[in-house]
This record gives sequence, C-alpha cells and structure tokens, in this order.
Amino acid sequence: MEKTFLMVKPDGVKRGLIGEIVSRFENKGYTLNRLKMVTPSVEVAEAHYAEHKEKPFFGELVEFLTSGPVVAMEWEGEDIVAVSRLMIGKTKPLDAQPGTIRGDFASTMSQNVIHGSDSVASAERELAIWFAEIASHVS
Ligand code: IDP
Repeated sequence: MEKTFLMVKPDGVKRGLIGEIVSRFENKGYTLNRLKMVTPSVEVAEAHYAEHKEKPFFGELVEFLTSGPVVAMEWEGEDIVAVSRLMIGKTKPLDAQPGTIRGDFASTMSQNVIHGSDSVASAERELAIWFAEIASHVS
C-alpha cells in the first residue's frame, strides 16, 4: 500500500488545525501509521526543503519551519500521494480551490498550513528524514 509524508506546519499547529487536518485524512479512509510533534532542527528543515536550496525564499522557508512545533505523519492508502495532494490544494492561494485544506484555511503562500509529498520518491525521502531516529531504533 502506498505511503506518504504529511506535516501540519507551524502555522497550522498554532492555529489549532491539527484535529481538523487529521480528521480529513481519517474521514477519507486513510490509515495513520506514525505521528510525532516536534520543533524541527535547521538541519532537518534544510534536508526536507533541499530541492528549494537555490530559491530566494529558502532562508525564510527554513526559518518558518523551525519557528515552532510541527506534526509529522506517515499515512497509508490507495494512491495516497496523488489524492492527498488534491485534498491539500495548490500552493498559490489564488489557485487553491475551496474544499481543499489550503483553499479553506490558507491565505498566503509562505504560511500554508500543511505539507504533503509530491511523489512516491519524495514520500520515501521525506519519511526517512523525519522518522530517521525511529528507523535507527528498530534497525
Ligand atoms: P508545495 O508545498 O505545494 O509542494 P513547493 O513548491 O514544494 O510547494 O514549495 C514548498 C513550500 O515553499 C510551499 O508550501 C510554500 O510554503 C513555500 N513557497 C513556495 N513558493 C514560494 C514563494 O514563491 N515564496 C514564498 N514561499 C514559497
């Protein structure tokens, strides 16, 4: 079964949206395998957003992600990578449809409540970063 990495970002946690977000994926029928609340280190934040390293907003992105606790999660279900991206909605507020998480709860590009892996390969990479210490405990 396909797995993905979903994360309630610091703004989502501060705004009290953890329950709302978890509910949407539970109601969809997906399975929550792993969850942890953590304030990310700069190292983890930079690894997570490595593909954006050269972008002008990279510094701001890392600063935001490390600004407070996030909820990091592993979810599982049929075609969950693509479907969860539909449920999350587009990155640009103007494109995020009502009914999606960002369409309903986010009004800016930089603070947009939730992250979801954009491919199966990204999901594997991100789950390895965020749940590395769990993996090393069991290995
Ligand atoms: P995604 O989160 O929808 O997958 P990405 O393009 O991977 O979008 O960008 C990662 C995150 O970086 C976005 O969620 C958003 O918070 C932030 N971001 C993307 N583009 C910009 C930008 O042009 N200015 C500021 N922040 C941005």
